[in-house]
Amino acid sequence: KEKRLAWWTNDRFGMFIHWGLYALPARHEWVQQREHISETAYRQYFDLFNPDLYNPREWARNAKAAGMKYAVITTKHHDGFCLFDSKYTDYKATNTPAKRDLIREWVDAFRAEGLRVGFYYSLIDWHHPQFTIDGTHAHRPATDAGYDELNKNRDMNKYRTYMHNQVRELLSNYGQIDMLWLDFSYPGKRGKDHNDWGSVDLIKMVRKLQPGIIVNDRLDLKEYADGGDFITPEQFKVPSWPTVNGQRVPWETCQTFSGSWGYYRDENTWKDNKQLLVLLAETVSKGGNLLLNVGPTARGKFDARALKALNGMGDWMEYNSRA
Ligand code: FUL
Repeated sequence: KEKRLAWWTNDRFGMFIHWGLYALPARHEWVQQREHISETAYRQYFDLFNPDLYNPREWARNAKAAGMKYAVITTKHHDGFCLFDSKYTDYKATNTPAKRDLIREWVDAFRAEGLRVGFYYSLIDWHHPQFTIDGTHAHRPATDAGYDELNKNRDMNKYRTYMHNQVRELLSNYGQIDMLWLDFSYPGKRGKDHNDWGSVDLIKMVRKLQPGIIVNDRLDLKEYADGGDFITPEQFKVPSWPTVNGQRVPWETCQTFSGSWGYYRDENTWKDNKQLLVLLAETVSKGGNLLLNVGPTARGKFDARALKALNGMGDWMEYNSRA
């Protein structure tokens, strides 16, 4: 494990990218759930998704100039929409006006700029017809009987097969992938666990397909020997190096510039330059990594606030980073 993590422990600083249909409404990546948007109403974002300014090479250069050494992108978020060309679904970028696999271009661009590449993949899937309705859905029934009724024709076994197939595609079709960031997130009522995800089989498959890959800890595998390579305190500044059973563990905090992960046009809580630099310094001084998020716009740009934040970090890194 230590050997696998060597590059990551050395590199310390990465870019998280949350990009998907939710960039169109520009009000949080959970917008579908938060605003109880129906499948039909959400469909308009699929029909209109056309990132005409998408230039991942530019994104990669922005990341590099900020001092970041790796990047992790949402191949699929909780809404189920895939930025990659999967043969197991129609709900993918290939069928939008974008008409192509946006992940392939992204991987090629980031590699070309010398950055390590990682995939975020949501275990939760609000779109898949077999994924059982749980507390994370937009339209939640009030009673247990209500859940039973909604779920009577849904089969998590079928969803699990779909999900494992997609992870297999992601780890087979894009060359070497350095990191896998799986996200089960807040299970809530009718919450799902490692049995639903088939976590043990999943992690075994991941290790087989990409022996060098590092995986985060969100598969609910605490009791299993391979529970992932690092822990992921989210939007949280740790007071000291986190421990598990008294042992210091590898950790990576993921943080946003503002509150949401997806592009949120009208959010006004952006961290300033000093806050970001202190966050980075504090994280690294406590043995951790910082995965700092950008939510690109629906047209595929980093907006002016994101660029300003990245440039500010880059100015400091120019004099304070040593390779
Ligand atoms: C969370 C998700 O629910 C958020 O939308 C985001 O992706 C964050 C990194 O993980 O659990």
